[in-house]
Amino acid sequence: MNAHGGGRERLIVVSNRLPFTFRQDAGGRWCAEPGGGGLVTALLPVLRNRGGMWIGWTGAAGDSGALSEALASAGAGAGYRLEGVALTAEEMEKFYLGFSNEIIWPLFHDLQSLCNFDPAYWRTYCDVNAKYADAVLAHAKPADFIWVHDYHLMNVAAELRRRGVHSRLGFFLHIPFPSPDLFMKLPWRLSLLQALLEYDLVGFQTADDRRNFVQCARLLVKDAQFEGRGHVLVARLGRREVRIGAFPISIDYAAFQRRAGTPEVTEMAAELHRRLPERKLILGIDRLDYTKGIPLRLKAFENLLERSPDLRERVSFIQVVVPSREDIPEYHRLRSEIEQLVGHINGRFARPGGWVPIWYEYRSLSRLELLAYYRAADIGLITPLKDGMNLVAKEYCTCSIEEDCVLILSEFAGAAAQLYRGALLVNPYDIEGVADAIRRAYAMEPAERHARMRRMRNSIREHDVFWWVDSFLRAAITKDLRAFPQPHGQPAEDATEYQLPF
Ligand code: GDG
Repeated sequence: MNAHGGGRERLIVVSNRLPFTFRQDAGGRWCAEPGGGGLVTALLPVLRNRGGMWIGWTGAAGDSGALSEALASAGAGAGYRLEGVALTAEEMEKFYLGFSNEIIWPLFHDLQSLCNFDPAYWRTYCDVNAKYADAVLAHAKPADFIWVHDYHLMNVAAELRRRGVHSRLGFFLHIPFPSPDLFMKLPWRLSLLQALLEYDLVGFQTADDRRNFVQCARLLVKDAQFEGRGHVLVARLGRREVRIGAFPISIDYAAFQRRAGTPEVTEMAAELHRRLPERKLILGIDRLDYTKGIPLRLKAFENLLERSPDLRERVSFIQVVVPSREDIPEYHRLRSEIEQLVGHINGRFARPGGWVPIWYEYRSLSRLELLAYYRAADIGLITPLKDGMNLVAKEYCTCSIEEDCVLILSEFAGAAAQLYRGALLVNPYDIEGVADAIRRAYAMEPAERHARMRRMRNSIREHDVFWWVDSFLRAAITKDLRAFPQPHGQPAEDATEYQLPF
């Protein structure tokens, strides 16, 4: 980032939650535990080198004043400042659980029937976005670059512009952007689209998401002109220019690869194979979410066992479900459905004293366990109905350090646009098709496994999370977009070449 106007530009990151969890110890003192996500890792070097700040909700209801000491000391340790946004319990209910997770989440994942279009949710969403804008206004300087993340905060730029802020504002959507026929169902479609066009750069996971956004904007915002080709397009609205790009998010490849090869991980992975001997291990790891396609995946596994009796006792399916959004009734129902299916399939195929087809865990794994499960699995089975990217797919490939495993991946995951040459792509709704893909993965020759996995790992290594941050920030600050080649000299093919097969 260039310095201009005498002031050094800092990076201000704004997201729904801060990258720390705050807890009270036995003596009532608040302490902070760092979150370990890839986003934090990727942004850390920029935040440290340029100086910066992260603004978000602390995770505790009510006033964040009581947390100010914990925020200050966690920020000092992390190398950038943390600023908390205080949210009331009612705001959390209507803004987070309501508008974000009962409207935008299902609609943007093509599951319109699960939406609850409650007008009160929208009002609170606007109010809470205004709160985040106030927090930015209180702490940012005009030269700062403000990078807002995800669907919870699509209105922040509009609120900042309303407050006279002219700083450069970027936005990245971590989830898919729906096609016009779905987006048009949203009662607040025009306001939301106009709000997104108040950013200077809007980033999506894939070229398909970007295309959907541009199509919606062409339909709804009559005075917008779109131009350009390649990585970053431009929308002109009067004298304003909004850049619109596809930036597939990734992981810290080097760190995953290194940790996957440590003796602790290797030993734990070997132990898993000892406990489930002489069979191939199939792995699914997902947050509890109806977008992840877990019930259909279980049915596909059942279909495999039904149609391929020779594979019984030769495969075990490890399905880990990480608790998530347990306050939402839809998620309770999903958990019961998954557990009934697991019980039904195990009841149908298990053999006394021996083989149990599905090893099911409903819990969060430690980092070490997660890596060991990735390392141990012969087949990664990742079949979301729709997913912005799906980092589990990239982590799984990266941890396959012997390059001897097979990834089965939904064609509706953003990661398919990048990994389509190496993965076995499936339609997650096609139960027999997924079962056939498992069978094919089981029987795949080592040379083919190796070639496919190597291709995917090379692509992830070249387009890691540091590449992602760099390409987003470059797209935001490059003056002449014609001079914006593919960052690091990478071809655009990963983001643009792949087309869904219909
Ligand atoms: C959203 C979008 C997009 C999973 N289980 C455990 C665990 N994890 C970690 C994984 C991975 C992350 O959680 C899950 O990331 P995903 O990308 O797969 O899915 P979402 O949470 O839905 O994320 C998604 C992403 O944002 C980024 O833009 O890719 O499409 O929906 O990093 O490692 N971590 C630990 N224990 C577990 O049991 N420690």
